[in-house]
Amino acid sequence: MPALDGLLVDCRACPRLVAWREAVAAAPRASFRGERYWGRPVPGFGDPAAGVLVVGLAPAAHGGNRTGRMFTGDRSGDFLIASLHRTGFASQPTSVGADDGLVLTGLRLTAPVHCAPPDNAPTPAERRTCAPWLARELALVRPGVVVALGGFGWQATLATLGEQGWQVPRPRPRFGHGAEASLTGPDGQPLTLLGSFHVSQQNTFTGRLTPQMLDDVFRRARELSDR
Ligand code: DU
Ligand code: SF4
Repeated sequence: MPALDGLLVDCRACPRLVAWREAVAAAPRASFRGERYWGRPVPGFGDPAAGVLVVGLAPAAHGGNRTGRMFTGDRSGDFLIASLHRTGFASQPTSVGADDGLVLTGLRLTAPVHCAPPDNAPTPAERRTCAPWLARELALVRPGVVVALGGFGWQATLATLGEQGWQVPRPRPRFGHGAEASLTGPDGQPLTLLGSFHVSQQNTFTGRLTPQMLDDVFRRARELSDR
């Protein structure tokens, strides 16, 4: 999505996140010493005509903020891309760097906040400031399915679509692993929101999210987007 990405990478709308992404980039982790960090907003990655859009949280300080590509170069990315490969969306099981040849088909990865936040925790204000970027990406990709990785992505997707004139069920559907919500767009287009626990190490190291659980979500996403 070159036109959108070209504008996004110059965004400096969140002072706290601009300062953090650049501070992290100026002080590489020991294992990445000598590497040049991206240190800017990280664009969505994958198929621009995807039926399935994955909405995570925000780039990791030494993952996407280092490599310049979503879910690339950290453990969250390893866990996610392995699942996308098993379920037929990813051309290879690993995502190590922006030039590794990975291609996603039928699926795109993005985030409601495009800059790495301290402690992986964006503020509600930062979510709102970044929402126009998610709204534009949703409008360009027009996915039939959104997979929200974690409650933040779930809430951000519902809030952003609501602001764009989508009919969002009331009360707001609750997030959970395997949760599903049906939405209708302003011109009548249907969308299913699917919930999955986030692929953070807090979940994957503790067994709260297993590879099988994540594969089940992506198999369901494929079933819905193939309809
Ligand atoms: O210029 P490019 O980002 O390498 O994309 C070329 C072509 O492949 C374009 O139609 C997007 C698509 N694509 C894709 O389907 N999945 C990917 O992961 C990256 C690019
Ligand atoms: Fe811009 Fe989003 Fe980054 Fe804020 S988080 S500076 S709105 S790209």
